[in-house]
Amino acid sequence: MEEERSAPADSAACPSTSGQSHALKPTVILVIGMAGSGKTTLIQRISAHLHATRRQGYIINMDPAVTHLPYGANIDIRDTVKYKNVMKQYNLGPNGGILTSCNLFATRFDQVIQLCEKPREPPLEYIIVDTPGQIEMFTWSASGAIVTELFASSFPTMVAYVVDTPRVTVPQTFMSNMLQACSILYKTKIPMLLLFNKVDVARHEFALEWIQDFDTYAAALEVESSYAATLSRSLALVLDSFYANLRSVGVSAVTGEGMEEMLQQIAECALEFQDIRSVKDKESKEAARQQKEMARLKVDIAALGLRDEQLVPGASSRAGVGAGGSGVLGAGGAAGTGTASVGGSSENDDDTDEEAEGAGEEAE
Ligand SMILES: Nc1nc2c(ncn2[C@@H]2O[C@H](COP(=O)(O)OP(=O)(O)O)[C@@H](O)[C@H]2O)c(=O)[nH]1
Ligand SMILES: [Mg+2]
Repeated sequence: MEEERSAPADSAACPSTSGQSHALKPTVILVIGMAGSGKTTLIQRISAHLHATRRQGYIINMDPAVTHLPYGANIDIRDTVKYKNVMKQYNLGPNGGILTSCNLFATRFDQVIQLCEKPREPPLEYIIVDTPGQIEMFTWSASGAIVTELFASSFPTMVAYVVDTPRVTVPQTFMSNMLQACSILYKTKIPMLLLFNKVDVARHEFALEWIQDFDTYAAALEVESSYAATLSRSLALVLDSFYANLRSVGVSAVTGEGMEEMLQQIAECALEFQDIRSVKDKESKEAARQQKEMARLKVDIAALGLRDEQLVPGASSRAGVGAGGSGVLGAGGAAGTGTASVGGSSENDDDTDEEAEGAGEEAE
């Protein structure tokens, strides 16, 4: 890992105007979007805006194949992995080279997290991550999942999904972009902000109308009677719940429009992230408590000397077998489940129920 470069931000102490307290950790913004949507140019604009408004940003470039970066990256994947060498060494094409470079970089990502966590004065407010041109290099690769997880376990983390507004004026292109965004939201399970970029070329209000009102989108599709249009119409209905909680801002990387509104929405996403995490923490604490109880129950049952044959043959009803089912697992199947994770044990519980039902049917 190359040493970190000097932060571009002004070092003068100043109050945050983004609604974030300095006591909070910086918000990680994963900038994701289709090739050419303007991710890199937008990051340059955000960086300039942060600098001008004296906020502290830290930029990480994760695109190994970019030839020119218009901003000064604090950490650059190209300093660690030479994508052309990876292509040669592993006999790969350009896509394989990018993917492998990202995966190699991900193996060192703990060092990136350490650099991000280093205390600074004034503290960082934003960590902005530029991703490879082709969206799937990040969203459907092991490296993307690792990087997202590592960030999310250390910082409030969100996705800024960049949309090429002039390109999505075609209803079906709009739909494919929304489906992509939706799948990323469900895969990453972190807050998402849609950034309708290039509003200097095409205003984004039409997209907001399509999101808010199905009839307007259906009317835009009216001219098309193709199979794809019918599919888009049905998908728009399916996406209703995705749209319901969606945050979006129109921005321009060229003119700088929308920067302040974007930062406000980012602060909202950071708060949403905290909510999601506290629910998750509660859930995992509850699961741990249940696991502990279950372990104690197994010990009690083992101490009583109960065995499978003492419970199963006597079962005469489904309910009886079901109740005995966990007892059976505790006494007989404990070796396989004792160390299982929460997810693992609930899977086992399902299996147990199925087995139990099967046994019940046999008993009947
Ligand atoms: N008019 C206009 N062009 C933009 C804007 N943002 C990016 N571009 C252009 O879109 C092209 C792709 O931008 P780039 O940042 O390389 O996209 P990336 O592949 O998503 O990183 C470049 O030619 C940019 O100059 C914008 O807000 N307005
Ligand atoms: Mg780029």
